[in-house]
Amino acid sequence: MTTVSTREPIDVEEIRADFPILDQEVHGQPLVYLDNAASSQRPERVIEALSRYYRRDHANVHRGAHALSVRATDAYEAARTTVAEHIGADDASELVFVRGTTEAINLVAGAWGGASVGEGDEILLTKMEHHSNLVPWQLLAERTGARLRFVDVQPEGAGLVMEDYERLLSERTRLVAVTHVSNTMGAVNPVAEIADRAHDAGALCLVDGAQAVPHMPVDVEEIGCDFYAFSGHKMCGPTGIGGLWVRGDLLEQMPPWQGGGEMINRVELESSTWAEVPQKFEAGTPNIGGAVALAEAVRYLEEVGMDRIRRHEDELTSYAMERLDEFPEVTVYGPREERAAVLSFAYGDIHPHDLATILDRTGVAIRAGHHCNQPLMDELGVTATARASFALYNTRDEVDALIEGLDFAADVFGGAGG
Ligand code: 7TS
Repeated sequence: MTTVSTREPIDVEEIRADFPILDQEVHGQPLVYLDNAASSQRPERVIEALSRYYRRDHANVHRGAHALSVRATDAYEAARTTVAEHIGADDASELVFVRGTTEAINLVAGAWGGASVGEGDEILLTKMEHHSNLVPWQLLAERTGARLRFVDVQPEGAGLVMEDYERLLSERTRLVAVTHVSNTMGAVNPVAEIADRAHDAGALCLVDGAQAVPHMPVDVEEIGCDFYAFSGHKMCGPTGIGGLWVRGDLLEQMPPWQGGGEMINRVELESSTWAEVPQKFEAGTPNIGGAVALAEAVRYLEEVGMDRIRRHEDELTSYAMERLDEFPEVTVYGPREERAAVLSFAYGDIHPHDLATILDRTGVAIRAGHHCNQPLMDELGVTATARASFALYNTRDEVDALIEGLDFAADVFGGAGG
């Protein structure tokens, strides 16, 4: 793959050839993988980077004076720089490697929250948060006596009710924690405006970027938030690696979260002092190979071009919405425009799980369920939705396969009802 001008559309067939997993049949049909919001697939060179690291370079980091340890440490720290630059961080030491978004948010709730949130303080969330941006705050609220408040969503999940945000912000708000892109509705939230208003109110702002970093250019400095969390496995990297970006001074000020090796400066029997950031927040042996391969995923995405990926996925999403509109029994949730490539829908009275099972027989992988968004499902008045989500390697033909699968499901059930 060579770097190309960002105006040219993606050559999707060339990209598909980079992803070995896509070239297979399931149930005798070509695989159509439309479950990218849950986890994306990886190009050969990411798999190769992981394998090369273990074949040639592995040793523990920051410990030994021997050649392999130095090599592993250099590769791990170079990966930090690559990933930090990708999200627009000014300084790689602001990026903590974690297992993924879930761990990133737990780290903030545990370390920052434990030290900075007390009884009567408020954490302002929204009703469209993934469980991993809800439950850590519930646990913190239980521990500290803080109160959780929730910004409303527009009907059918079309976005946040910003007036409600303004209404709920107050001098009691310590943190606003919001998703950049809804993993169920595809709504893209105005996170720069949200961060700005949070700061005006004297609060900090955490952005859950799990569904944004894989699909659009992200610049944490432009957003102006204080914490930004994301997962490697949704952006063509390995599982078990992700990032938490924390604005410089803040990371220094936060107490450690987990204790152990790697995060200390000096340990005595009764007390310890801490390593510099970000090591202070990386207790124990980190996922070195994962970080190295994540950096390779970042290089791959950048070579394709985040702007082009965004445009390609936009185009696919518009096409899929057009095709879904052909079905009077289909309700698509979320915004009609200005959205990301996640489409949740209902298909008449066919249960989403039944629909996903039938589609699977045709080779089409979608997800059905509450998508770790149970409070949002309650708002929509449903228990589950069917969800198709796209990535850079999906094609219009695959959208057509989804649509044919819907026809097939209607045949199987003797109509979609609704
Ligand atoms: N935040 C958002 C917005 C997400 O979509 C997810 C995962 C997470 C946090 C958690 O990420 P993890 O990598 O720590 O698990 N979302 C989904 C999904 O929509 N279907 O499966 C996982």
